[in-house]
Amino acid sequence: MKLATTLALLGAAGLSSAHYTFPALIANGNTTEDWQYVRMTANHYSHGPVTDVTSNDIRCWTDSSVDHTAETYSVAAGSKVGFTVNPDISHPGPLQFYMAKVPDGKTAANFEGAGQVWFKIFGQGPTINSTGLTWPSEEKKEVFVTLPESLPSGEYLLRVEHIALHGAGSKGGAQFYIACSQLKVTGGGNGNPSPKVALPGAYKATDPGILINIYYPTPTNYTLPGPAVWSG
Ligand SMILES: *[C@@H]1O[C@H](CO)[C@@H](O)[C@H](O)[C@H]1NC(C)=O
Ligand SMILES: *[C@@H]1O[C@H](CO)[C@@H](O)[C@H](O)[C@H]1NC(C)=O
Ligand SMILES: *[C@@H]1O[C@H](CO)[C@@H](O)[C@H](O)[C@H]1NC(C)=O
Ligand SMILES: [Cu+2]
Repeated sequence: MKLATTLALLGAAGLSSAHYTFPALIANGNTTEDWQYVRMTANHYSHGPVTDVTSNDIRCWTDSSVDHTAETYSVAAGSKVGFTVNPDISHPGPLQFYMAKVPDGKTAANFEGAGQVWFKIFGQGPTINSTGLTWPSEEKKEVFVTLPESLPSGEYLLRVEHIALHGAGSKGGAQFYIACSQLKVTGGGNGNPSPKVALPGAYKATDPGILINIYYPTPTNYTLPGPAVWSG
């Protein structure tokens, strides 16, 4: 019994070391405290993934089990922001960033991100050659995106997403690692972010970029899941 428990714990530790979280916002050149401007995700301890794209967890992975009192960070439109990765992106797959503008009557601190409010500002697939797929985000300890200059000023949620595809050859095998930061964008423009999608809603388990064997036969193309990127 004791041995079995020890082995189970070792097994869990081994698994979690292959997973990752995005705990800290990087903005204005500063790395902030873990979970200070990023909503604590339900995997903050396990580091495990979301695998059900129809679950509310696919949005920001905050639920009643976690502290939901992150602060809101002011950044200028057009500036570079990012997230730390704990410990690093240890699986192959695409990196994407989405944003949702906080509606009137809400703040970034209390907006849940429900409805058709999410637009994509960055999507990074693989480079592909005859030997296979290479994912630029793999092994990264920090990931970054530049906020569009024409993004209207106001409060937003910024959602980072890395989809691990090493087991994605069977349905439900893709692993979603996600987090949402709370931002107040200043000095923005009058762009009209589009298209907007709901999360959950934007993805199906059978999307070609979600249900895919990335190893064999070697894919000749890759289609990022979700809407087109709004580039501002
Ligand atoms: C953030 O970075 C700027 C320079 O990039 C620096 O002036 C400022 O003191 C930093 N703030 C904190 C809280 O570290
Ligand atoms: C394919 O791409 C990988 C990663 O960039 C590189 O190491 C490898 O040499 C490339 N193979 C060919 C045949 O170009
Ligand atoms: C993309 O890859 C799939 C499967 O490998 C293939 O059937 C399809 O023709 C490819 N599409 C393009 C545009 O190359
Ligand atoms: Cu993992």
